[in-house]
Order: sequence, then C-alpha cells, then structure tokens
Amino acid sequence: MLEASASVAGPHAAAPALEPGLLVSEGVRSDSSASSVAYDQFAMFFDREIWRIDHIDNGSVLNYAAMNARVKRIQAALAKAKLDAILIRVFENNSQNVLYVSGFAGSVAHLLLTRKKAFIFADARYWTRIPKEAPDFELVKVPRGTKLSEKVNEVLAKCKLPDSCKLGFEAAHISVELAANWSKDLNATLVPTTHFIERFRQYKDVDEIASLRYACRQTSKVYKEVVPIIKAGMSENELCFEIDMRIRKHGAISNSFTTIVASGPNAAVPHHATSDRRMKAGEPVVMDFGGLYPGGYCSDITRTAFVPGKKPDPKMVEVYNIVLDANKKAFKALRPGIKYADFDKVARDHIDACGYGQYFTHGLGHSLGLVAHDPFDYENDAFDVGTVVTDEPGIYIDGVGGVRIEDDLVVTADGAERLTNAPYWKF
Ligand SMILES: [Mn+2]
Repeated sequence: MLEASASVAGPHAAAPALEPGLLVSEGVRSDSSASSVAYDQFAMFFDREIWRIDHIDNGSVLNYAAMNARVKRIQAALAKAKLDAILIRVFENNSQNVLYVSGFAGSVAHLLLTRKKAFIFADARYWTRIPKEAPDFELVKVPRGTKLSEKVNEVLAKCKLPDSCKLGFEAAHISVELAANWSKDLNATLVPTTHFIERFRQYKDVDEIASLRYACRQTSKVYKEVVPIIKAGMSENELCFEIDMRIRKHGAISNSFTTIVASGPNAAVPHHATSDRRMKAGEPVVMDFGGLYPGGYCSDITRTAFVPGKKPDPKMVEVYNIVLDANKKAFKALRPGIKYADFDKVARDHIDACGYGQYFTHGLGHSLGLVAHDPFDYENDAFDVGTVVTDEPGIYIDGVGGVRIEDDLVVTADGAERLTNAPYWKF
C-alpha cells in the first residue's frame, strides 16, 4: 500500500559540515587565475589518476570516508522521517543519487539503505564493478531470471524488518507502474519521498568542491584555447566541434550538456540550437558549454567573444559591460544565508538600472554538481557554505544580438569563490 509522503527535516539540519580553512583560505574573491593550494594538490593527484580511471572505468577518485559519513547522515534522516529503509533505483540517466551515496557509477542497480546497513542489488553485469566502486556496500546478486523483489524481501527479512516496515522510495524517479508493482510484491509499506537524497546534494563537501573546481578550471582552458581560432567565415558548428574536442582533451568523460554556439543575431536566442551559420567580423559569439569529469562532477561556463576583423557595434560593447558588471555584482553579493531570489535580484537590479531589464529574460543561475542543473529547493532553502551556483546574467536583443557571461561560484564561509577562471573579453 501507499502512504502519504514522509516528511523530512530541513536541509540545514543535514548539511554536511565543511572542514574550515580548506576551501576558503585562498582564491576567494579573486579575479586572477591563480589557483589555490588545495586545487593544485588535487590537480596533481587527478592527472595521475585519470590514466587509471580511463582504464578501469570507475569513480575511484571519490572519497569513501566522506561517502560513508553521507550514508550515516542519510540513515539518521531515515529515522527522523520514521522510515525503516529507502530503496533507490538507478536506471540510466537517474544514477546521481546512487553515485553520491555509494560511489557506484553504473547505469542499472538498486540500492537499499536501512537505518544500519547498506546494500546494492545488481545483475551479473556489475558483480565485478560493485566491490571496487562501492566497497562498503554489501552486494546482493540478482542472477538472470530472478526477481528483484524476491531478493529485496530476503534482505528485509534478514534485517528482521517486519512486513509492516516503512520502505521509502523516490517519487520523482519511479513510475506509477513500478510503484504499484513494488507495493504488491515487496513485504513492506511503501512510502513516497521527495528529494530525500537530493537535499543532501545541495551543500557540497570539500571533496566535491575540489572535483568541481578541477572541472571548472579544465573547462576554462577550453575557452582560452578557442578564442584565437575564432574568425569570420567559420560556422557555429565548426567552432562547436573545436570546443567539444577540447572538453574531452582536457579530461572530461563527455559534455555535461549540448554545447551552444550562437553568433550575431543568433546570440539573442538564450538557448540557440548551434547551426551552420557563418560568423561575420565584429559579431558577438555566445559560447555555453561544460564537461562531465571522472568522479561525476560537471562544469558549466558561458563566455561571449567578438569575431575579429571589425570593431564590435558600440551597443554590443555597452551591453557586454553591463552584463559583466551584473555578473560581478552578483558574485560579490553571494554569501551564506542569501536566498536565490536575492542573489538573482542583485544582477537584475543592475541590468534594470541600465535600462535593459526587459532583455534579461531568464533566471540568474542554478545549482551545479553531479548534473549541470543540480537539484536545489530555491524557494525554501538559503544558500550556505558548499552551495555551488552559476552566475549567468544575459541581455538578448531580438534581431540584433546578445551577451551572456556565466561563472560557477561556490559559497564560502565569508563570501564566495569563483571556480571558473576563463578571461572576460577585453575591447
Ligand atoms: Mn548554466
């Protein structure tokens, strides 16, 4: 049977505590590209590890001590929500919660957390990987021809959980059909949960921030490399290929979303579909791209460049400077305790005051992490230390052109650090 949603404690109660000093000591509020000590150490470690990761295809740069601490916090949250366990299904694109909790980066499995124990159910495709990628979880083999529900029932019985036990599931990720089957087949009372794991992901720990900083620095190199090759006559698709190739070259497993290259009047379309249009001298070119890196973390950066060979339209220069100031003002305002709406307002007020308010047609940014649009309860939760958010104001003038400038920021104890370090345009 189905019960009403489990209520869960506010995210601040569960927010992972960050070790002071590690993130916030250097690079804060700096416009320079100087990297922090923590970043350099991580980069050295990471560059060495990429070789190994490429060959065994797992997420072993993850910090298992930190992940086990996550499991403990989630188990404590289960007790608070009066749940005996939670069953999480990994299926293709919905793998981030399991990666976050266990380190397993495969695309099909089920994870069962009771208040004390942690299990992963998988078919034979993953029996070799799971002990390596999720070493602290007990692997429950589900051989071909065996039903998952039989195996889950066996484990529930082994854990001495009665048929009346409350088993949470992720309402956002399970179909109505599957929930009905589970409530029929499982010896438990199924309880839908909302963002049970996601709310932990809102506040990143030191290891996650190191991963994100690395992702952002690598992706920033892509922009620095493509600027000198932009020229009149090149198509958006050709430039897009140059960007995508370099995202891989600098260590990403894949793009974190489809790259946008928008030139001339196309730059007025915030999410333009990259085309065969050839760029003309003096035009703005908006480039919005990101990578997904080993370990699972993403970057998301936008820069607007100008095609060489002709002076840009003075109107576009004015727009560029307004957007850049809006980006910088929002960065300066970001701090623990600020809500998304107030962060957004800082950039919006600036663009409004400059007379372009009607042309800033989207939100200022979004949470970033294991996916390019990471879950965050923007309305109810304030940003706090470890929140990673994009800062991407834009001005789009239909038929003329547009400018967007996007950086990835992390909230620190006394403000924010900019993770992306690609240069801005100098006229
Ligand atoms: Mn973005």
